[in-house]
Amino acid sequence: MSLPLDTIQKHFDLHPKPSTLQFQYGTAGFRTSASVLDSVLFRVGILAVLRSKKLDGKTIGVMITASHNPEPDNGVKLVDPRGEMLEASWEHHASTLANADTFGDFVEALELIIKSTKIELSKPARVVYARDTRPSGPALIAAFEDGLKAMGLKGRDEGVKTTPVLHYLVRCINTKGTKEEYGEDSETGYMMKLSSAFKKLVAGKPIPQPLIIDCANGVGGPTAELLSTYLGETLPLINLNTATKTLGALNNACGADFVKTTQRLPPSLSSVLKPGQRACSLDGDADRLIYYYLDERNQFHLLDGDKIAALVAAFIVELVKSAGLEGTIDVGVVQTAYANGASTKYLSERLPVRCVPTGVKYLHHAAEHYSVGVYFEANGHGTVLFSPSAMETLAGHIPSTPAQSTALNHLINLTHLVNQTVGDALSDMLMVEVVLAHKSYSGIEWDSLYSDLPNRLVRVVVKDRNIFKTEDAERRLVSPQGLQAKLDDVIKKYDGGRAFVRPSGTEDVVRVYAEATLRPQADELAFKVAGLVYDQSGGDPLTRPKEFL
Ligand code: 16G
Ligand code: MG
Repeated sequence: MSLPLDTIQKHFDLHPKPSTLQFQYGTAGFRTSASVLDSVLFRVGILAVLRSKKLDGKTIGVMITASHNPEPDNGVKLVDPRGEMLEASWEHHASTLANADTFGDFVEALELIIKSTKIELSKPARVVYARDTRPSGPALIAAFEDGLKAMGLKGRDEGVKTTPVLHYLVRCINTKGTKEEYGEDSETGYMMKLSSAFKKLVAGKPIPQPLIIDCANGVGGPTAELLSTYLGETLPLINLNTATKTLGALNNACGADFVKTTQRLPPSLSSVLKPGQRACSLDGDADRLIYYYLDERNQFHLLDGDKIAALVAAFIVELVKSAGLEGTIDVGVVQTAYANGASTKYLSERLPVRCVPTGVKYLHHAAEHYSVGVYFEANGHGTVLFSPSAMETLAGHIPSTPAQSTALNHLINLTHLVNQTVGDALSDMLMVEVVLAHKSYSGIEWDSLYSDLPNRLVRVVVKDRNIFKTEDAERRLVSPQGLQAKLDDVIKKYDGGRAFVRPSGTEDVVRVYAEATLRPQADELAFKVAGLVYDQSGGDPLTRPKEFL
């Protein structure tokens, strides 16, 4: 069987590529201004069909979102059959297809992929797709569907869904009828799975004070509303920033990324949040979660991905011990270099911790090496993975005391509560609420597990970020040559000083992170390091942060 070239060309011509642009399938797929993505979406439609054929007709997921980016951006990423990110070796194929200039180049690229990955075109293909609430979504979906049509396929349109719901659906569809069946393949199935596990885990606990959710004016809004109806009074939720139809509102002065990067309360919450009350923010596609609270002096306190990892990992370790499974189930944590040094210290004193490069795919794969792997990025993206052997152990373990039996049941219910396919703000939120309920913690007590080291993140616009190359999980630079030695000289002058430099995978900038025991020192270190980076690489003077002009 060969490619239906006439049909492909008919559709291809409807989606011309902007001639001057180059696209890259980066850390989180293609992501840029929605106005230039039409041809990319069409081509991703074709690629998704090929990926499914390659995997014997297993269902591939496609999510159209630009997450926490501004509303005019959009993006697309592919989801592999178990609900995980697209296999890294295919990222290159995605970029090649997106960048082919003429129909001839495109066909040549397609044929190369088919040959090199040994795809049998006669195999069936299945694709499920969804989008977030961006206004550009419907037009991009139409371009994507043209890609499917060009290959003779009608996919399964899931409409507007969160990224983690789409990942969940992919895993459910592909495990249907097997012993690893993940759940019912519908949003209702997702809601039932999470809410029933949650209710079992908090049975007998007092009903907590209402939790405020900042939904970033994105797809998390309707999803949290729906979840709320399933949870009933077990968890009162106050959903704010749910204006998905207001132009320009998405991620604007709200959402997890705003809170984490500005270390401030979304202004829209300032008249609502009372001291001591806990609140959380989702990002634009609801795969990131950040908690926070105001103390009695109205001071803002952030409970980020590191704090979530510390809370959850320590709880799981306790349950494993109480269930009599210590030594049988090993719990480990995966972080990135952005994890606050205080969190790494807290966690390393309790369990194994690994550091990997930024990006969910790295964390996810590293977490798979533990029986229970907890992974979180400081920015609030993370989840818990229970390995197949841990699942078997839990299913087969015979508790010898009532206390062991309770802990075992909690662990089993946690496996249902957690979205094990990908970081999921709403599932993570329920997990946090379970731990808070069990520990009788308020935000303040949770926060006091350890004190964050003051830190500072700086973006530096440089001529060419590709000259920055890192090693040791992005903690050290190998290129430009000699720069790391200069950085080391600066860093060692600061008490508790730590800093690193890495090229962004999503923006054309270099990022600098610094922390130190005292706030002014952390700031100073960040700006010194950024200055060195700037000087080394000839950044644009207009964008040079004021502090080092
Ligand atoms: C992407 C990643 C996120 C990472 C961020 C870093 C996924 C799904 N998302 O959004 O995990 O923290 O990139 O961005 O992998 P940066 O490379 O621009 O710093
Ligand atoms: Mg996101």
